[in-house]
Amino acid sequence: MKRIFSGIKPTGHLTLGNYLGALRRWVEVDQHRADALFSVVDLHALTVEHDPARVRRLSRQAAALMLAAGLDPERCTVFVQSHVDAHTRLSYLLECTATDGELRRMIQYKEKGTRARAAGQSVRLSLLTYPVLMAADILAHGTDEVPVGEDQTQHVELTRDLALRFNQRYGHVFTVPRATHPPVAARVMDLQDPTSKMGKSHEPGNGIVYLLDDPDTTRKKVMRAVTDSGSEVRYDREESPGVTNLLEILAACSGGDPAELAGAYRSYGDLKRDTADAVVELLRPVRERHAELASDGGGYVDEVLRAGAERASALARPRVDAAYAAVGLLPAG
Ligand code: AQP
Repeated sequence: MKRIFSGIKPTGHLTLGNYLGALRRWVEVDQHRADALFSVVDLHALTVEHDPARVRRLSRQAAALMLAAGLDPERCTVFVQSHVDAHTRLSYLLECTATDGELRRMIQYKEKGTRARAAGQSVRLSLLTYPVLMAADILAHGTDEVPVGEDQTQHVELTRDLALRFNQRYGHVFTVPRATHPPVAARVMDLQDPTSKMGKSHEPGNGIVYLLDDPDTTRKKVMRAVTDSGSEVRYDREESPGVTNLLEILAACSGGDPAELAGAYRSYGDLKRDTADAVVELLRPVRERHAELASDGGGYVDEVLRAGAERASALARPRVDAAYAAVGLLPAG
């Protein structure tokens, strides 16, 4: 059976981008067709300045939202990355496989590093090395497929390179994984700045729809979305990024094709109204189930995470032990 791994980092409240780019497919497709593991990758949230209480709160919230969205612990494994030591244990071996040059080429390192320096902050070493930890998250579980939004493509490519290099040097230990993306909305853009990705760690504003926004707030954000200077509804990311983003969101919500949908609209107002309705209806059950889960004080979520960590640890340990042996380290005991 195919193995699937993917994760969400608790750097902010989950957004419509996380839902359309990743979580929804995990729920609707991936957990039904493979042995799937989904993780709150909390260690990745420590690569930039963070508030410990907030990371703790957001980790619980992310796990609750993953379950509220429909991940079923009877079908898949849901766990918190830091509960499974195999990830950091393997990460070091992969740091001994990766090169300084290839990590410095990572787009997210360049962008976030530049932003931190511009704000007068120091850049944590982990911002440079975390793609290696991400590779360890994936490789420790013998993953075949990594369902992610488009922004993670470069990191999955690095993971493939490291797996191939390690196997070539030390013998076959790792499955070489590949990234998969949703057919539409693989990169949901900020509604106020449709040339930038909608990101949960970005400054909150009207451009970001959070899964837990109430319906009125969601509707207002979509109705205020920046469109383009013309008036024609066109599906063209270069020339018409705002409208194209709305078409992709509507297509993802309604199961349609964004280019065909463009032909059905005469005005931006109608497009915004239908998109707002579709998003509100798509997110309604997630918000409702999240409220139910929150009302039991988090006991169910904690139990799912405990069992998930136990299973993920058992799954990863033999492969990570094999990697330790392959590079020439003496077995303990
Ligand atoms: N806008 C998006 N459109 C489509 N997919 C997206 N994803 C994130 N944003 C979009 C996908 O969601 C999964 C989890 O994302 P993440 O936690 O790794 O990153 P984030 O939500 O983008 O959070 P940050 O902290 O704001 O990240 P940076 O600053 O690194 O962009 C992934 O599969 C991701 O592709």
